[in-house]
Amino acid sequence: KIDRTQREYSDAVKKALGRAPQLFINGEWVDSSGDETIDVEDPSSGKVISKFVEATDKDIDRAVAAAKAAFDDGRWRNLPPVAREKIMHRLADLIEENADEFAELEAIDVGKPKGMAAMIDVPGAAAHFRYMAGWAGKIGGETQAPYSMPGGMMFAYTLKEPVGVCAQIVPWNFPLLMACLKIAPVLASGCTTVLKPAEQTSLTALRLADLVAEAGIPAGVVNIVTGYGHTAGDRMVKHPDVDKVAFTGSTEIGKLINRNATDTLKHVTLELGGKSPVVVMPDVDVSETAPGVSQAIFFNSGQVCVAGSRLYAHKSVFDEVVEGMAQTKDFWAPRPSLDPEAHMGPLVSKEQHDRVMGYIEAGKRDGASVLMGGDAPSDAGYYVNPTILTDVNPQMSVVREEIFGPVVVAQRFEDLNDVVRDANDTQYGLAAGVWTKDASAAHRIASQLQAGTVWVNCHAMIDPALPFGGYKESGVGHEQGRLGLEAYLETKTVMMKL
Ligand code: TXE
Repeated sequence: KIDRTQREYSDAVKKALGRAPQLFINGEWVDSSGDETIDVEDPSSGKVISKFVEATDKDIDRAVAAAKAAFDDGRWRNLPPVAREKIMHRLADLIEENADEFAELEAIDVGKPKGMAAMIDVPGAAAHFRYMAGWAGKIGGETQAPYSMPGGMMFAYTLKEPVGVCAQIVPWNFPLLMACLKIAPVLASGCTTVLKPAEQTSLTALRLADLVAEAGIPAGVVNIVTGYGHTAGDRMVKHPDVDKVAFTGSTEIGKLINRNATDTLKHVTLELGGKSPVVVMPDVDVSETAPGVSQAIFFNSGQVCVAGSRLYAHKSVFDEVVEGMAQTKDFWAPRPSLDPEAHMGPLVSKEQHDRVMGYIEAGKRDGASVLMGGDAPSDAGYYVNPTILTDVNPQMSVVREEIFGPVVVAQRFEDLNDVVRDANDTQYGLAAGVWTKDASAAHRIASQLQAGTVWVNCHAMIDPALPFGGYKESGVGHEQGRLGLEAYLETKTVMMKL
């Protein structure tokens, strides 16, 4: 029996939890105009451990006004690019210097194992600033040599300019990483922002605000507000002084945000849900593939937009692969986030727990067989056991819908054309995986899968230098890489008659 008692928090974390509920606006900690707060829960224990502000419309307006003033007077975008680059590296340094505290805060807020947060979330957060810092001094347009037009000789060039004030809304599965991924191109491009973390997980974004000030980012350039999506988030999206909206979250809310941003024709980038297929070819080494495809679904309790939630294994290896996955059961057994032996924690909230269990029950009712898991430990906290469902068919909700939990549906295939068709038979198109030793098959399948990212013999590898975006209903636009920077730039053409 696993001891699911959450361990004692460190002193640094206790201090962070004890801070007064405030908002970070114009470089300062300020009180809300209202007095509503939102509770912070530790999903490993279900206990309330802190609270933060539920921002009002007035608070959002104040934050947007601060971001607009900071953009309009050029206090950030007019700095020498090398100065902006240096400050971004300083912010990355500060994140690294406070890595242990960030990892623990993330662990107790999201429920992810502290060791995972320390290995993935925190270094990843710093890496986004370091990568984008390199762009700050390399943003340039194009020039045309003088040429003749009917009106005379012309000289023309383009300018790349920051888009303006951004509203950035992030989800709860990778709160610090997502916040940094969003803020980094803002800083590199010379924009300003109001960022809202998810109402379930705001601790690390608030702590990041301290470091934004400490790094020397001028007041008003990065504002961090907390609150609910349908109130604070909605106000941000509809605000007339916001020029660009960047959102990561559910496809349902992404569509709503896209509609809401249309009235004022804002620039919009959306990174939404997924139901990513993982194709296992007959030639694989099962001893490597089974742990790999298990990690593809069970990492972060399956609360990953790119989770490999639909497994398609060739019929000649299917039994061996799912048996191999079942052998990882103890490794992934959910433990509290501060347990050093944890590889998987609880889900983020009771709502997500009930939602995931609801899907598992629906799958069973529809005739799926439970090869592993399918249940939840009864301890306090929002734990769900890693689950493998077989005997599924493409009509079942467990196969069609994003579960966002540690649940994989495993199917057999015989013919390559059939599996590509089935893998693409989804509203989503975020990511996909292929496991094979046959390089030519890998490239062929990679080109046929309708997904923004395809991994071969690995999964969920994310690099700030590489563009990330979704096909179909998984998103609009890209983040990361050069494309991720360009999403924060306008192009201006200047023509001069000589
Ligand atoms: O997401 P929401 P939820 C999927 C996943 C999960 C489901 C529900 O399937 O089970 O979504 O999660 C803000 N205007 N993903 O309900 O509602 C909200 O405050 C402006 C996949 O938590 O999309 C939060 O900051 N903002 C996903 C953020 O949107 C609004 C990660 C995400 O919340 C808003 C998370 C509104 N009207 C969930 N309504 C991924 N792609 O990784 C909400 N928000």
